[in-house]
Amino acid sequence: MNLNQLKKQAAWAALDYIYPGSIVGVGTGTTIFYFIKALSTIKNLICGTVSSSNSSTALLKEQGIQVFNLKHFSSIALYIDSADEINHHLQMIKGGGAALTREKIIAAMAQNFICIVDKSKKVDVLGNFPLPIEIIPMAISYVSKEMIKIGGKPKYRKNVITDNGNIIIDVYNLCIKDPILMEKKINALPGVVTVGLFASRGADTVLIGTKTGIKTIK
Ligand code: ABF
Repeated sequence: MNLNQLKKQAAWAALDYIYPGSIVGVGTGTTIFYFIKALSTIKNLICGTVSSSNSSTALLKEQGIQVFNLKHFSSIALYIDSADEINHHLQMIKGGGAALTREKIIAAMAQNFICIVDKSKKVDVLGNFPLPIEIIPMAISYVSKEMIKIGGKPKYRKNVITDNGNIIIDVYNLCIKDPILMEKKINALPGVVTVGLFASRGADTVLIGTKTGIKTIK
């Protein structure tokens, strides 16, 4: 089975966690593309969705799935999203798809966060995948310098403006031994909108697509 088949497997497995009549938080990315397709098969059973990006909103609407504006909610029962890396504490690097800020808002609001990934995303230590940071454009030199101070190699992500009108830097060369501390430190830098470390609020469950079936870690 290739990675796309494993993503699809994880995406379909997530349907088991959806309660009739609920609002489902929906992430962003290629795994979520498969999830949206799967969700469309039970769209009449749910109340609707809130979405983490303009691209997911468009896909959801294409499938005839109701999308509500996030501003009307202070909490939701369930959030389904993927990750770029996830460790055994269910802490993640996210933001490869540039939707990290809205993803973090929905993760914070969700009572239950189910992460769906193919097996390649499971790691022992976070940091091999470059850490995305959404920043206010004028802070680029300052935040980049601060990332160099902690041993990172920041790179501006060309031709990307987030749904919130900001830019992304990707920080290479990090070996993130204390994800909670690093998340706090980077979040505290002026100009940082969101760091793509989801450590203080990690996932509650991860469904990993593997060639022998779904592996679940809670
Ligand atoms: C999203 O899914 C992002 O945070 C992350 O970048 C992406 C994972 O990518 P994909 O599903 O395309 O492999 O939640």
